Amino acid sequence: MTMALTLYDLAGADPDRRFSPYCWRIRLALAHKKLPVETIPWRFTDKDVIAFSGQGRVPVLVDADEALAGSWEIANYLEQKYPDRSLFDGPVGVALTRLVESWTDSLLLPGLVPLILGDVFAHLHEKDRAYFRASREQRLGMTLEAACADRDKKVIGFRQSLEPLRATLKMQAFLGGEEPNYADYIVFGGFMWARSTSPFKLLETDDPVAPWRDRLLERFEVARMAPGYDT
Ligand SMILES: N[C@@H](CCC(=O)N[C@@H](CS)C(=O)NCC(=O)O)C(=O)O
Repeated sequence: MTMALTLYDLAGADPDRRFSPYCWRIRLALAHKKLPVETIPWRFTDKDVIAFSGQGRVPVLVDADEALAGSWEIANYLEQKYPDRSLFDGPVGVALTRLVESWTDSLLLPGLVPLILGDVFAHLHEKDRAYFRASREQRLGMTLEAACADRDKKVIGFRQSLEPLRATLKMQAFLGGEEPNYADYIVFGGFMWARSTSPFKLLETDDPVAPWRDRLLERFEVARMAPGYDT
């Protein structure tokens, strides 16, 4: 029998509003493997709560006496420890999924920042607000408001940046092929970040990326039922 796993998962003022794109990767990976998990709502300033993991970011997964941090490390740990219902379909899949992760982390998520970061801020717990504003404004080199100005114009470039995803999804149902796998969850995690925080419409209605997003929502109740905006 599988012991219950525990996941520290980023939450907003509403403890049920879970919005980290990296935590979503792991929640979906766990759902894919049908592994039961207890999720603990974690706020940015709760650094002491996850200090046992040796760092200050989520996701953090606890499995019996093991603590793991970092979505890639956690996904690979789950794959090795619980090999049923593979997330990668073998070592070639692991290797290729690194490209999907790099693309998502270096292009997709940064492209979402000016579209949704103001909405993310609006959903934060009061105790996180000053920390979030100061740390993000230092990173961005400007205020949140300046970074998120003109999003109606910026969304055009964001949509163009999805072309590799769009071209792939015109040919197949999921990045994993006929069934979704961890590559899908990496990218979809970005869309869950937006869905859980922002009413802003990211995709045009006829965009082939939209039905892929819907297929994943349909497949995963944990994502479909999570507090968010149906855009
Ligand atoms: N590369 C890490 C990134 C994790 C990460 O940046 N998590 C954010 C939440 S989305 C975090 O915990 N940030 C803490 C902070 O900014 O202080 C992963 O893949 O897990």
